[in-house]
Amino acid sequence: MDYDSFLRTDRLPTSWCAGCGNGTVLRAIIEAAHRLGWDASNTVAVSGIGCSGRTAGYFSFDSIHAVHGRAVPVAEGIKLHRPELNVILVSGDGDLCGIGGNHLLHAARRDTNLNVVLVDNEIYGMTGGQTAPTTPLGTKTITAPDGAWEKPFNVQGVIKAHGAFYARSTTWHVRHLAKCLDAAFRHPGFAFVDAKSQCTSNYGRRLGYRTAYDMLEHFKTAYRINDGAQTLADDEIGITA
Ligand SMILES: Cc1ncc(C[n+]2csc(CCOP(=O)(O)OP(=O)(O)O)c2C)c(N)n1
Ligand SMILES: [Mg+2]
Repeated sequence: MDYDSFLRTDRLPTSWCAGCGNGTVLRAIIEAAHRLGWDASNTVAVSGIGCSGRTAGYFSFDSIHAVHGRAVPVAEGIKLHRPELNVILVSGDGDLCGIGGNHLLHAARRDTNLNVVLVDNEIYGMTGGQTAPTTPLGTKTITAPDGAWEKPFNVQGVIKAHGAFYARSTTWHVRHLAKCLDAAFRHPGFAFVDAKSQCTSNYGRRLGYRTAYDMLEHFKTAYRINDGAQTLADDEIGITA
């Protein structure tokens, strides 16, 4: 397939660090879009702020880089005005679950037909590694040198409480991630894919991972696939029922 036709190639290389998971998610989205015949004539990309928030600007689709936390209402506005367009939203855990958390749960409640891809690196990557809503309890960050003490945001709980589509995968499980995106893009309402992704520079290296591959190996061993479950356990990935 022709990846270049999905990309603003004049913007490459990306601004992402070597070994970052954002490129893997970008590629998986392109492949899922290609399979469904989504292209610049019928698809719009939206992002918020953060490293992952840069994603929208690399697609050749029309795109909007919304202000921090406001990607969801911007995407909802597009969908309301032009319901025939496919709307793909890609953003980070800080953007979608922190500052934008309120919008997220209301879009799920309304079942707006959006395709939301959370690049969940469990950290505020762009700003240097502060604790994020999805940072696991006890994990050390620059703002929690003794370990995060707040319970993480239950993304799955928020999405599924409102009956919306929820799937989780990782950047190691690339084929599974593609499967999740495919199912989400085909879903006729609010669809959310939680893509666990590695931030090497401002997270992994401080936790003792020497390379990006070490972080991917962690995903490989920490998660097992359980497609079809009602609810995923913390160590499971899958497309929920
Ligand atoms: C209103 C506002 N508040 C704070 C910031 C600073 N800021 C930029 S990116 C970011 C966090 C991004 O974290 P996340 O969404 O997880 O994205 P990542 O960089 O990890 O992909 C913050 C707090 C901002 N740009 N605008
Ligand atoms: Mg993040």
